[in-house]
Amino acid sequence: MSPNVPLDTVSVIGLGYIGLPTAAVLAQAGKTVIGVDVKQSNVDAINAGRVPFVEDGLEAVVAGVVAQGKLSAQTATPEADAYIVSVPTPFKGDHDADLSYIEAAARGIAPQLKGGELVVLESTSPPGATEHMAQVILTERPEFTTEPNLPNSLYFSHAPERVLPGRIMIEMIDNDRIIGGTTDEASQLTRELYASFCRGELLLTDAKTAEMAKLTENAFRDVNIAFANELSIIADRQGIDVWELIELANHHPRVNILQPGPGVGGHCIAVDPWFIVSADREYSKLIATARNVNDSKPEMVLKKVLERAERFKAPTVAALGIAFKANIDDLRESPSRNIAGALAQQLPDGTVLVVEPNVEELPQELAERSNVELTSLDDALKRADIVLLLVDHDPFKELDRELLQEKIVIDTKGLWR
Ligand code: SAJ
Repeated sequence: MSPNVPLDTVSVIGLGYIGLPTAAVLAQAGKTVIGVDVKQSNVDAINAGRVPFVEDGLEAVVAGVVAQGKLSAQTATPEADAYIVSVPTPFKGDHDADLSYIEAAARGIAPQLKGGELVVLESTSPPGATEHMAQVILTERPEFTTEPNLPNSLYFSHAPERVLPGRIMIEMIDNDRIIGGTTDEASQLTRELYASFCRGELLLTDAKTAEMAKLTENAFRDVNIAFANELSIIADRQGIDVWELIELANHHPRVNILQPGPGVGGHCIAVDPWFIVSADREYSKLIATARNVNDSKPEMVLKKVLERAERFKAPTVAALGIAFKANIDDLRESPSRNIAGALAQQLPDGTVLVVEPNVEELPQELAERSNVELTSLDDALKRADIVLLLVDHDPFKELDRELLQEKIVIDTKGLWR
């Protein structure tokens, strides 16, 4: 049975791509939500009902719940019945997870606790991170305990987010969700909180299995994309069209090969498998190899462009897309962005025309290069010798193929076959 404690006010720590949508749907479900972010400009934007990044359908919900007074944002951690920690877990050292943001969030929460609160870790984390977060809080506040149903009980759990950027507002509500408490009571309480907005199945387990489940899902996808990427390189060398090859093979009832591309980007699939490797280096050979195959793909794309650029004295390359995937503005861990940067570096006499319909300015490392320009699709196609398709954004799909005649076309997504 779920412990008898209130879950009316919720503080979401970290208002990024996951934290903000989570805060918004909780507020929509009737909770009083106080979001916390270290960045004052994000806090100001949210309090004005605006969303500081692109995500379909999010701004309408945020504007609504802010206007109703159900969602507000601030930089200091408040008192609340429940906390949801949704902060980054980057790497440090040899792909080990850096838990310092989680620790900082935990230290911010600790002084606000009165007993009976639930603290949920949503950040993708290596096995043991939820237990670690609990220990940080209990070290700061030794008068509390994880033993349930006492006046000084605290409840800790992991509820990994599994939403797909671009479809967050749909998947946040509809996806099944794994919930792993450090005690059964913590799992039950977390289920009660998430049932307020989630229509999917809520699957209860322990914290470590929940942590590993999330990593497993993304490693599954990474390994399978690595297979497609490796095939694309082999097919290229054999003079075979990899897209046709995969389409044909996928007619087999038990074959479902994913799509090759310029590499794997984003803050999830390109990162999370390393947390498994870091937890057990000796026995995660396949997972580590897949990571390396995917990480080496941008290098292959670069090599191909440079070969084709050799015959120009001052080649102009149109790099179509620098986001990490289609129809989003997220440039984190983006292979296409890295390819654009490497091209500019390796073609000092050339020009790289970046077309990225989802951003208004180039990231700093590209902006500071004198031979990189952010421009429109029309302008880039007019001026380019080489058209390099890196991201399958919708406007590129709809492009008039006539405009590609006379150009050298390198299509890393098979968009224009
Ligand atoms: N990609 C390919 N070929 C494919 C599919 C994807 O090259 O066939 C590339 C994309 O272009 C992109 C990268 O992989 O660079 C990742 O894109 P994605 O759409 O597969 O996934 P993400 O990173 O946007 O979101 C993933 C999702 N996980 C799974 O599908 C198992 C999402 O559900 C998770 O919530 C998210 O990671 C996360 O936050 O962990």
